[in-house]
Amino acid sequence: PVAVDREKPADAGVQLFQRPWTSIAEECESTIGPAGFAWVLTSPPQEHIEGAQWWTSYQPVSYRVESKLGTEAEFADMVSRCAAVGVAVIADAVVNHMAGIDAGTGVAGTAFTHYDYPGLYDEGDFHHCGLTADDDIADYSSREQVQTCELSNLADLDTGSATVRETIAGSLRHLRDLGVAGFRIDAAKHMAAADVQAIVDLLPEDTVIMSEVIRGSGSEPVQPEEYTGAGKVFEFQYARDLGPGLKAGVITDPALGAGPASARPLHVPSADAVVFVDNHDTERGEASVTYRDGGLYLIANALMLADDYGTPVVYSGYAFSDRDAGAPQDADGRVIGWDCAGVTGPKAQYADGEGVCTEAWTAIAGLLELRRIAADAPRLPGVGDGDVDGFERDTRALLLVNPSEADAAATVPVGLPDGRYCDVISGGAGGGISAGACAGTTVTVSGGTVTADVPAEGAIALHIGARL
Ligand code: AAO
Repeated sequence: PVAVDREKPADAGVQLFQRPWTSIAEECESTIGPAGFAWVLTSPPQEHIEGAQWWTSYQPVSYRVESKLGTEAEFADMVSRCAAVGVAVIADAVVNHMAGIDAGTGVAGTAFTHYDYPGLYDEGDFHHCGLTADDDIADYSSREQVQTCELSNLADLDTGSATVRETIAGSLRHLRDLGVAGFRIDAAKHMAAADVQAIVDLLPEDTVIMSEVIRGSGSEPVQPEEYTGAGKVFEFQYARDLGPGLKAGVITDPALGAGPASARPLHVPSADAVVFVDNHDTERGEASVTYRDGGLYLIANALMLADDYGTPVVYSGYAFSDRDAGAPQDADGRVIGWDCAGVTGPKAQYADGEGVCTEAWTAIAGLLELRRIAADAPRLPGVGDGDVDGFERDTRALLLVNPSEADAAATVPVGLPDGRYCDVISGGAGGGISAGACAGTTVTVSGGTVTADVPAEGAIALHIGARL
């Protein structure tokens, strides 16, 4: 048997949306490290405007590491505790802009007005595009508007300026000094790619960069490909491809069942791509599959994690019915946080504010195992039988998914060696291979064929590291 290397994390991360630093530190130790995630993406750590909405995090008023998610000491403690269990920290970097409101006091006490942030920036450090009545972006088909006007009235930093670049880079270097591995560059589309590159050039060379450049319609001049020089980019098209077929109860997107994702149009090369099922914006917007979809959400995550395209990031937020509602806070406006003890899979119903805890699902840990074992084995053309579709990672792993509402038995050809395998969606080789029994479902491969019962809105995942 091939052993799963427990010391080596999978090439995958988890976005812990609006999770306080103390809560992430505990989660690294209890769940994220043991599951085999390589990194966690946090919400923005800098001081921001006051307010109960989650999106106050995206209106910086200073670069002090003091926010509703915790203090600088708590942030540093999180980074070192996560590192101790093999998990790197990627911080969300909001550097395109400062606040959107006219004036106020930040959560760490910094008084500011729209274009004046004491000790950091004043009026001359901002774009005043003069292209629209209110200086807001109105037309995404204009590069100039997208990159020099204001996104939703957020005071737009002039990232062409050397002093602005250095101020931004200084704040990011400070986070690197606190131990973070790198950054998600928020709203990168709204900065010229050369400006992003110039800021990244002021950071240590090994800084990990993931730029958020939402792939827009063909008429948008600014596309993710421009930003791959500075690091990876989030490939939104991947998420758009994943969902709709699942919702229809059948995988209609042939790309999922046949042929490598890298051959699809509208995708950056695999090495440049960070892929996701949903994120904090798309679960409130365009995502066709989210935590609300239970088993289908699990299937979407399974397809992504078993795939050979991109670096996946699993999303974990909290349930909401109001788009703006922040995570539960105390009287001082600090997010309370939550732990994921006892969560093993998707729930049929969530209370508003309840953590979804995707990272704690048994299936997710199993899929990260599959990802490590599959390693560089390419994804083979898809296989299917009735409602069941899937694909193999050449002789190393197999994923079968059933998006329909009824259990389905499927028989498909497979290149995996003969044997009895523990399905890692339902628990894998829980007690260890030597125990000779699976924690969940056992599946037999024989003579180049596998027959499996795939649960309704569920999946079966096998890999050669979990063969009895
Ligand atoms: C809040 C209030 C505002 C207020 C503002 C200032 O909601 O009413 O004016 O404060 O006081 C977050 C929240 C915002 C919040 C903001 C600041 O989402 O509600 O505003 O914090 O507190 C564009 C950007 C992209 C951005 C996205 C939201 O390009 O970078 O808008 N995402 C990031 C963060 C996000 C955050 C910010 C940026 C700001 O992830 O959480 O905002 O820091 C098209 C374009 C996209 C564009 C979207 C939305 O996308 O291509 O570039 O994203 O439109 O305008 C199809 C199309 C696709 C289209 C998509 C739209 O799929 O194919 O082209 O639909 O969903």
